[in-house]
Amino acid sequence: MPTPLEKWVHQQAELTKPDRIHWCDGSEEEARWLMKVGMEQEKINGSPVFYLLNQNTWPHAYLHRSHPTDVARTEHLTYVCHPDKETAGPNNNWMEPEKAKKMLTNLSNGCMRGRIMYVLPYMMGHPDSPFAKACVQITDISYVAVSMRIMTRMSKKVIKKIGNRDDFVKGLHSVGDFNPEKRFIMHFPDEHFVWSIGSGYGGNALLGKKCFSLRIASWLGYNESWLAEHMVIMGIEDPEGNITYVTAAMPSACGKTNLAMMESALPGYRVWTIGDDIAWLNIGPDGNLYAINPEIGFFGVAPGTSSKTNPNMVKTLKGQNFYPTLFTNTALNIQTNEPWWEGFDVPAGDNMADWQGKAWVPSSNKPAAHPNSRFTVSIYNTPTLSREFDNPKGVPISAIIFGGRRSKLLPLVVEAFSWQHGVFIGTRSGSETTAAADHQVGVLRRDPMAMLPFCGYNMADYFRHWLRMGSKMKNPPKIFSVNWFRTDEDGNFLWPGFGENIRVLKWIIDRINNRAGGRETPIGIVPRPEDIETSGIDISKEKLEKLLSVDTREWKDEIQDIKKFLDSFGRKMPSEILAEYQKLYNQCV
Ligand code: GTP
Ligand code: SPV
Ligand code: MN
Repeated sequence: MPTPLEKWVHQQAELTKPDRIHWCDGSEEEARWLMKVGMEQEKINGSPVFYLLNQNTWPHAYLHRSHPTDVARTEHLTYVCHPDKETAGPNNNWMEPEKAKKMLTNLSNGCMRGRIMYVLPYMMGHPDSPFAKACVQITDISYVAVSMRIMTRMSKKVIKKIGNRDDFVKGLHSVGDFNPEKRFIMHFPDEHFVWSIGSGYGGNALLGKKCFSLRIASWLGYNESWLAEHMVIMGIEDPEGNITYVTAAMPSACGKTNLAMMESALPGYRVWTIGDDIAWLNIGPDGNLYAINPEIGFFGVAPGTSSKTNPNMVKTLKGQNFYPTLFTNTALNIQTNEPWWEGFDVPAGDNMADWQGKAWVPSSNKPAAHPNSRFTVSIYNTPTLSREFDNPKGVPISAIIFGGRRSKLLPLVVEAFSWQHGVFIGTRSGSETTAAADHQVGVLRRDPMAMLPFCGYNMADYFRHWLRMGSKMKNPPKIFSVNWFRTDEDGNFLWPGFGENIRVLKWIIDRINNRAGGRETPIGIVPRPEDIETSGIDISKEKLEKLLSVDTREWKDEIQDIKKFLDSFGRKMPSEILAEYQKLYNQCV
């Protein structure tokens, strides 16, 4: 008798018609074979899937070039197929599930012809964790198979764990012919099933990541009283050796990876990394909030990464522990066979290939690396890995931080008055957009809790869920907002950022411990300049005052825009959020 898993795989093979099926075991030997298949056999646009990089300077490193139309998440092709549209909410594209499946069945018929079907058994979360989930993804490209091995706990043991059960998390992925017209990322939350076709890009194709661990998991969390969030998890060690754990939600390419592994500019402080992208938050038996990172790798933004901005990431990328490390759509120094991107340690060489492999002309003003070029690397390589990383229970969270790119208006840091006020801050938060998704870059978009592209159900219900979670906790974490990106009149960042962000984290942990002052403003509690530790940093009082200023007159347009956004959720919007909005309005207008 075949198991439900075997039956499911067999059914998908009947539809997609691969040449053969390979069940992955997650071993290093297998990863070496996958790299070989990607270098010698599989093609994208006629070119190999992987190129070997200089192994002396970049051990275990390979370059991958995407199909040129396939370099970021495609939110307009991403659907959440609940039985009814209302459950999906105005924040999701929706299609009736049976109709969606019919369309995908047509697109998938024979889509794996001439290819290998890889079956990937993996866990999201530590296998000993009560919060972990057993999953299986099918894919037809070595890049996705090997990326999933870096990002998740892939092992044949998962097959045994699933045994005769049918409720494992299912993902069916095919790159199809990379045609953007035939590209869809579709979620069936009640079946724990993701079906993705036409893209090989991370968030569209590594189905354990945004698709399951956020969109579907957020829906599970709503029904089971937990939260799946687009958040960093980190420990901050003070000079006395106390470690405070916090999470931070920021939209894509807004500084999570940098924050999670920051090299502190303040002597005596250290940051310990638990996760840089996804947090699953559960209320523990003691009534406190605990966080686990369901992933074991980074899929991080390359441009701007250097020994100056993020020395621990450079060490991680050059680490030799885990095979392999992938670079996606970076440039290539042809002389040295090394990856390169804008903002890296060394200047571009004389003979460079751009992210598409074409000769790069520096005077063209086009970047050599794609702005959303990324690396995929094991978290076990990182020198800042927390010793609690594999703790199945997770770590207790004392603060939740919301961030984003706001060139104006928003102070460096704000503390919420209460959990409810903090949820409102999360709801109204937003960011100037980045290259991580396929849309215009640099325009303000409201992005509640940095979850707008990832919340797998109606966000008004999600806000109510957040409020409810607060009332279930004995000691809900304090909520803060941060903004590293405020600029002066000439568009220069006012705050040095990166390792200096520890000064803001210090204020946050001092506030938690009632050791720091602040002043009350209509938008929350903001530090006075003297409340921020400024020893060892060259920043003028004027700049600091500007960074911490709240000008209620400037808030008028913002408040209108917030109202418009809240109204887009109609009558479902919780009254508590509207009450917080009204308080802000009364104080500013
Ligand atoms: P996803 O992986 O897309 O979810 O994004 P992320 O939030 O992890 O993004 P990441 O940390 O990789 O940040 C991307 C960009 O933000 C890079 O270009 C960084 O240089 C820039 N950045 C990060 N931290 C800071 C900071 O403190 N100040 C400034 N000015 N830029 C920063
Ligand atoms: C993001 O876009 O937020 C990412 C990269 O972290 S992806 O996995 O592609 O979603
Ligand atoms: Mn992300």
